[in-house]
Amino acid sequence: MNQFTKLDKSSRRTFLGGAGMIAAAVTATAVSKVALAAIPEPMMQTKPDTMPPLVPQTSRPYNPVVTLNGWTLPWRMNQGVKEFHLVAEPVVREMAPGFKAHLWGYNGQSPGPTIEVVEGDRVRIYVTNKLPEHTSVHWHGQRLPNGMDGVSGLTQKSIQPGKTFVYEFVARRPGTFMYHPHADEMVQMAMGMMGFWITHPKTKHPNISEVDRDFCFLLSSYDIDPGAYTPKIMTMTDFNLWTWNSRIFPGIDSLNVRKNDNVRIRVGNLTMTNHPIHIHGHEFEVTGTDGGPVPKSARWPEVTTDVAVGQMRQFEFLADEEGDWAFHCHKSHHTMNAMGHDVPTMIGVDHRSVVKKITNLIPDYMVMGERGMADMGEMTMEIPHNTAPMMTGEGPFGGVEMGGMFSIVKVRKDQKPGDYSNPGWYKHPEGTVAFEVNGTVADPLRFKAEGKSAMPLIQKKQAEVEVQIRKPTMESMKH
Ligand SMILES: [Cu+2]
Repeated sequence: MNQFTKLDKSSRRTFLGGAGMIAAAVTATAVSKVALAAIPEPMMQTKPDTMPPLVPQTSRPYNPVVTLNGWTLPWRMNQGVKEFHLVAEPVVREMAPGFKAHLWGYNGQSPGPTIEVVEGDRVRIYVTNKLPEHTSVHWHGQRLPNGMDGVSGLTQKSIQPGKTFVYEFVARRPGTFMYHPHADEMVQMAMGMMGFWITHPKTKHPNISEVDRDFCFLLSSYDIDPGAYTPKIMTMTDFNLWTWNSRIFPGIDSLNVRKNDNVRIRVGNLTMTNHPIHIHGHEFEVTGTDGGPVPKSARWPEVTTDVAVGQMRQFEFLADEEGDWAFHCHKSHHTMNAMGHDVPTMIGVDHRSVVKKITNLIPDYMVMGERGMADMGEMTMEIPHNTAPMMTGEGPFGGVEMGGMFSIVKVRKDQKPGDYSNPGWYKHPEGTVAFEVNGTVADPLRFKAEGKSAMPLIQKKQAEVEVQIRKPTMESMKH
């Protein structure tokens, strides 16, 4: 078996169990040549599913996180040191059913696996480079010796293709962190190289609460032309795919919790812009950043928190309202999938005369955008092979018209503790869903304007300008 293929059952058990591993003569305090001779076999994951939490079998216990559409990297204990093996390599990531992207990542996926350790753990991470160019790994937010910080050229030589480097340090500070290359960063992060890191507290911490559910995901963005597979790495702002863990709605799993669970969600932003992350039906508090836990006296309630570029935010709430609650980035363009942005706004434009002329030349010509863009969700127009629909997701009441950074927090009273599976659609109690009424709508009562401007206007004769747009009518839609 090749060292980089999936582990067979027996070695997986050894890896997870941590018992009976190669008893290499490694000191716990230094990276030695002997350690390099005993590189742990890397674990691979090729499915984009949300894997169940990896409950620690060895070393100190903690309540593990669930990585949305991702997984946690197993480790082995080697004479008191937690050993991990990351492999930087090209990967195929299914961003949503029917749409695959050719990215770079770690251990078969982008983002790479989540690394979970406990405060005080000595951690040794082997990094093998199977990319066509050099790389390095920076451990964002960690306290560590300068030479382990992973900035190629500054604190270490870069890892050349085919080479393996070792990083070793003590996870000194509990909290929410991430890892990413610090070598040809623009390209490597645009290609999807990133991962999550969580350091659990070793004992009860005054500012870190014990929660029932703990989720994490990274924000990343890509620019992939419809029908293409590889991101355009030179794009700076106009990305067309806004992802959570390199997945786009409806490819993002829901966050399934039990009613009255205390829920923690950890989010890291490695895109090129900020993302106001918003939850429906509940209020949360930001309980930590990449700088550490927030003192309780410094927290306030929110329903949206902005996660700026290069930041982590962890927030917590009591899930005490049953239902299927939307959970999304509040930038409305970030809840859309592949689309061009240089399209003119056509709302209210009367296409009728021009359509007649065009259909004489092109019989299947289609008018778009005259009534808004909602039609796009149901559009049956052929799209190029390997393209995500612009917005989609079929809910119990129809199309959700969302894409990108959107998911659902599902709160159920009969969800079992520790069960992260999807309970299906919420069954609303009788009489609790918005409904249609019949009857005529009276003419509106209008306020008489009484406002004046703050300063008197300079009196000049000027024609009043009003922009006329034609509102679509049932009549105009027939054409
Ligand atoms: Cu956003």
